[in-house]
Amino acid sequence: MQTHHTQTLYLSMPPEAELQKEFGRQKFTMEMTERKLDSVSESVKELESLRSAVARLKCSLDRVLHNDTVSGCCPLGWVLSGSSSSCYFFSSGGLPWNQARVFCADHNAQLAVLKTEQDWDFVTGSTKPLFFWVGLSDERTGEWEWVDGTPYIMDRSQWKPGQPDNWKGHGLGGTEDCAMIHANGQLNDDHCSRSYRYVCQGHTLTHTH
Ligand SMILES: [Ca+2]
Repeated sequence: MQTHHTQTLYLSMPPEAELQKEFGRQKFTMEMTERKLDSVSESVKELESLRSAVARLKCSLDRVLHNDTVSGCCPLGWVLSGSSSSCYFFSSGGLPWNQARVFCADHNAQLAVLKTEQDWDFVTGSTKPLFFWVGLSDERTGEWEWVDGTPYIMDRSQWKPGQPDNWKGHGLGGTEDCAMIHANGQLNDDHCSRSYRYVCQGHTLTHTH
C-alpha cells in the first residue's frame, strides 16, 4: 500500500518539475566549476607574482654580491645589453612575425626596436649566423615602422644589398612586409607568415614601472 502510494506521488510529479530540479542540479555544478576555475586562475596569478618576487630577490642578491656595480637584472633566460640597460630575449624556437610580436608583448616587452647603433651592434652581434625577426614592418601602412609606432628612417647599410625587395616569387601570396636579421647581421624583408627565431626587448627588473 505504501509503495503504491509513493509511486503514485512520483508519477503525478509534472515533468516540468523534474526538469526544474535537473536544471537546478546542473546550475549548481556549473557554479561550483566556475568557482574552482576562479580559484585556479587566482593561484596562477599568485604563482606569477611569486616568480617575479623571486627574480627581484635574485637581482638584489646579485647587486650585493657584485658591490652594486650591476646596473639592472633581467628575467631568467634574458640577457642584459651592456649599453642600453635593456633586457633581450633571443628565442630558440621560431614563430611567424605576428605571433612573435604577441609573445614579446605577453612578456612585458616588445619585438626588438633598434634605434641606436649600440642596440643594433649588440643584437646583431648575438644573432649571427642565424635568422631572427625584429620589430620592423611595413605591413600596416606600406611604410617601414617600428612596433612602437615610430617611423623607420631608411639606412641602406643595415640592409643586405638589394633589400628590401618586396619579393613576390615565394608563392605564399602577398609581398614581404616583415624585417628579419639575416645570417650576416643585415636586414632582409621576408614574408610575415614565415617562422623564424625572434628578438624581444624589455626593461630590466629594477625598472620601476
Ligand atoms: Ca626580401
